[in-house]
Amino acid sequence: MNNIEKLRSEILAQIAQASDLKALDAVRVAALGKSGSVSALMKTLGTMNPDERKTQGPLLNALKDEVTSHIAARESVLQESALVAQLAQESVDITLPARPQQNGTIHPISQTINELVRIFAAMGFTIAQGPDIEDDWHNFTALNFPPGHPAREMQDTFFLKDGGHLLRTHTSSVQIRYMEQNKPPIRTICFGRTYRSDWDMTHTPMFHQMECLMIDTNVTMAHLKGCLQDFVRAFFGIADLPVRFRPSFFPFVEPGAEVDIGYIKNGDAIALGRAANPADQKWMEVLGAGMVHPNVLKNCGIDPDVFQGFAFGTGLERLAMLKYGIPDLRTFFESDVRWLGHYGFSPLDAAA
Ligand code: FA5
Repeated sequence: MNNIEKLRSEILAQIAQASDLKALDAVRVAALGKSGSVSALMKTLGTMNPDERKTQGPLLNALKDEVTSHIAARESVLQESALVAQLAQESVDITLPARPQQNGTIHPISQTINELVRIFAAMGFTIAQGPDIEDDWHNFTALNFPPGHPAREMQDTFFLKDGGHLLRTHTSSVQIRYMEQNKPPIRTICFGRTYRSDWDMTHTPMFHQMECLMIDTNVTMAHLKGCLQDFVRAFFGIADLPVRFRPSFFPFVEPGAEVDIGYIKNGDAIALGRAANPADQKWMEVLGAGMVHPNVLKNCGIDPDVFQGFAFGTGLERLAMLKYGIPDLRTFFESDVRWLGHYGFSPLDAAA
């Protein structure tokens, strides 16, 4: 057996034995690579005399072609079996039970905020924001709570150890921040967390408020009444929901009022709305309101002889409890997924 024939059978045997694509590539490099055995023989053609070259040339070219085509054939066999192995490994077991799917829900507070945004945006209000950690000026002093005034004790404040800061007790602080930055005409609302040292069925240490502020040159108590009446009727979806104003005191408004909405008691159940017989009409407080005190305007650099306006603030949990029939305020913040499943809203529902 001459050299070529010997090399041929060696290489073809190696190709046949290559058990994977990597091994096959090693055979290819050893035969046809730059310093491979076939390439080395091809190089000897240059040193041959013409007669020798005439007989050896075609033989060597045939060897190279044969090795190349055997490698290609083996390669496709190996690729095929690699694919079969991969498919077997990755096959789907259709008998496995499906993973349970969990849909998240929108928390009633978020839903309430979305609904309020829709109502007040339609009335032309913008949305303001302020920090949860406040200073005495924005939470009290600028709102006309004089230092040492007993009204400061009405809200059980969490003070920070630094002596200068506190967790805001109401979103009225955002009124001050907004009026410091923006001059009238002002029509804005704000939502936010508020904090007081309280804990029972209707009070939690953290809760949410909405604040509303309107300042212009000709704003009266009539605008406040109209705005509040439209808002509660739109929010609760009851066209003739009775609304009542009772005189009340907040240092930052004059006159000040608490606002009640009407309901009817049916045994233990309550239903918002107007009683057929006025003697059966019951009232529930939902917010505090009033005409912004001239001192508050002055504290924010607004001339009270030119401008006046109204403000009101309401607890969002209270609104949500009434609208969605949620009996206990504390459950809002227990993060119980079953509670959220029951009282939460589908993320695909637009704000009602
Ligand atoms: C205020 O906080 C005033 N800033 C509201 C205001 C704004 C009056 C603008 C005038 C003008 P009050 O302390 O009443 O008022 O609180 C408002 C609402 O917050 C209450 O009606 C109640 O719904 C809610 N609220 C108060 N304390 C708690 C609490 N601990 N947990 C849950 N909700 C509370």
